[in-house]
Amino acid sequence: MEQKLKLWFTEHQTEDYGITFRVNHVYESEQTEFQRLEMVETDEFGTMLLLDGMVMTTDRDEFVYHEMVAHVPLFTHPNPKSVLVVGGGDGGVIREVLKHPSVEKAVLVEIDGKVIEYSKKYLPNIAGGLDDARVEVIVGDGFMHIAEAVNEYDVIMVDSTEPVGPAVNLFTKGFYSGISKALKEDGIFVAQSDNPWFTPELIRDVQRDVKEIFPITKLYIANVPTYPSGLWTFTIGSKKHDPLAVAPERFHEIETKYYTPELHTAAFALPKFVKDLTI
Ligand code: AG3
Repeated sequence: MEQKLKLWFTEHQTEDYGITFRVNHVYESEQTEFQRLEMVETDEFGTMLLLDGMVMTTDRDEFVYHEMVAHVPLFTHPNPKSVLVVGGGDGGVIREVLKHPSVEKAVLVEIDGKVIEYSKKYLPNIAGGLDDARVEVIVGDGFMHIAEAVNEYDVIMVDSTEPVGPAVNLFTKGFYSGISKALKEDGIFVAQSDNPWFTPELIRDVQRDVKEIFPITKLYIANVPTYPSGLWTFTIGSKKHDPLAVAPERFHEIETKYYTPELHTAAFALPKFVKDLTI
């Protein structure tokens, strides 16, 4: 009987803890201009994108993160027309953004062109939206793009890696005030903000910084099995619209696998030890 490939990959999520996947095939493995990139095939989670040895997305569980990044702010805003995604070169967030008919333009600014190229090639179900006519793809520095934009976007989504390597600038107060300036007067932004088990201080810092700039700042959670601890957080900063005060009639039908109008609200109900990071 033919044996399965016995190649195992471990992401060291902390110095002393990791998550391990059996790899069936390695499609790409290279040092790009910005980071180490691997695209591999696994039996448990399907095709998987790794950056600097960290799991970015997998075919099987990507929908959780991408739906929750996109739909919470987009349903909170009454009429989102112009959207910016910083990072997210795999295209998953853009795919979800395009499900909202009010969106006329979605700009993606990804620093690493290789992420876009390989995602289109190996993750077509995730990256498909990148070729849509409403989408403008810019290979460039999201920090600089934000610094130059004024009063331009209804919603900004930060789909970054963790604050190591190319993403360090995206976890700073300077970046959040740039976002505020780039947003229109009733704009909303959301950023992935890591997990409460291994990086509680990061969540606390992001909450503190965003609160100084946005009158409405909240944290919500989702279950992403391939990310550290499986419990992921998102920080939302809003100038005017409260994500917990969305009129029920504003939720329109979209096709999802995780997000529902009930979950939109429920995601803000935090376990006590997580809630404590927000005050
Ligand atoms: N961006 C956030 C992934 C963070 C995962 N961290 C880790 N594996 N240590 C995901 C990009 C998906 N579009």
